[in-house]
Amino acid sequence: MQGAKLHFVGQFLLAALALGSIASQAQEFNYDETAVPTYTLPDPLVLTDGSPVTDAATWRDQRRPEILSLFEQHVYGKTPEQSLALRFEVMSEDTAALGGVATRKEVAVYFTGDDDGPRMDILLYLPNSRTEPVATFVALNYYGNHSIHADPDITLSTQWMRPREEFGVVDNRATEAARGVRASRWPVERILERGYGLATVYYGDIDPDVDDGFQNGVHPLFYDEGQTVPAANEWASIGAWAWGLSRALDYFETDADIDAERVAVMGHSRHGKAALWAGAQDERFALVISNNSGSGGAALSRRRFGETVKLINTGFPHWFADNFKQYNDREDALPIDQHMLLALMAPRPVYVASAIEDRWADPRGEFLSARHADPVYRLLDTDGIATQQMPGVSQPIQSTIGYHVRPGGHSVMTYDWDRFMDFADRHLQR
Ligand code: GTR
Repeated sequence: MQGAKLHFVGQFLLAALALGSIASQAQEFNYDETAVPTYTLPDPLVLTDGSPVTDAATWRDQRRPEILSLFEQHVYGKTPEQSLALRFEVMSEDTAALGGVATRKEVAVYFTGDDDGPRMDILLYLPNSRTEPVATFVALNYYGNHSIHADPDITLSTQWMRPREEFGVVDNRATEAARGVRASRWPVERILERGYGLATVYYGDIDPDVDDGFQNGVHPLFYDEGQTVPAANEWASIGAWAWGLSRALDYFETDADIDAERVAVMGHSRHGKAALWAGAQDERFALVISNNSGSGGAALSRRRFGETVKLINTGFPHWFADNFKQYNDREDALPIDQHMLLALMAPRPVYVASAIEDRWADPRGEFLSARHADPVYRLLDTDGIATQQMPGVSQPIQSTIGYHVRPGGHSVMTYDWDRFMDFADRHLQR
């Protein structure tokens, strides 16, 4: 337990530093499988009134909307229904990028249509080998579009960033030294070689990742008259990031180079939580991938293994709806658990990726979510998940619910991308 504690303190301090706040107290957490409490998961195939769901129509018309609204009400908060008059502008296009193998586009998404208003910038790479609109991966990035590749023609972000000097961020802004600092997590050429497009957006364009009372980012665009913060059942930062992913998809529908019906949304860690929430709400996403998303993502909350509801709500008070805080140390009172989030993807393919050393994210809890989403996938006539037992390290499962656990820690590695592309080859190609 000593090593685990040290690891935790490290994580907590990192999180606190990243947020520019000071960790006042270290809280208890568990890395011991034998200390996982016994728990009963809510049944995705039983309606709130107790009646069983035995056919696809009842799932679609009753149970699915019920679960979605439970996640809105108790976990992520409700996303505003109002749609904005978005305006897309292609800011740059190079048909001979990356030595000629790619077309690179940068597209500004003006959220209010207004040039001076808030916007997000999509960076897009398309394989020049394409002969038809391409299936495309979309994923948020942590340190700006320029961080994913050393390509000197990517526009350097000017937005606020969390301080990380080793990533070329000085005074909360990116510098030239920030180009390509995250390239190891983004095997762009490899993705293009396999015939996929790749789109990415800096998540701070949508909502800066800091607990500042939702005064910036997209939340204020939706406040009612006199409203200054989201209500306890309204969206917070994860909700906003998920919303931004859907706005990228709005753009893809207008771009003839992209097959908007074959878009895979992928996210790592907090972006994995956002990718899952985006895929749950927006069924236009054809495939959904969670990488090491952990607590509030793919991991079951009731296991209380690694990061708990209380720890995440304390470390990151701005990520979830305020209502979620009612479940600090009260996971059993939640009307849902995270296997039901995965079930909201059904029958679309969903992939959950864990890393064996990333205990904070609870690899087994991530697998069990996937496993317990299976009855919904089977009801909808898919093969669900191909195993009842957690597979060993580097033994990927590629059924409609996919899963792997790889060696190593909390990160996105080429191994992960290779498996995501295998999965997309299998479930997304025409
Ligand atoms: C951690 C947090 C995790 C995960 C991670 C990340 O500090 O506890 O839930 O989201 O950050 O996003 O990298």
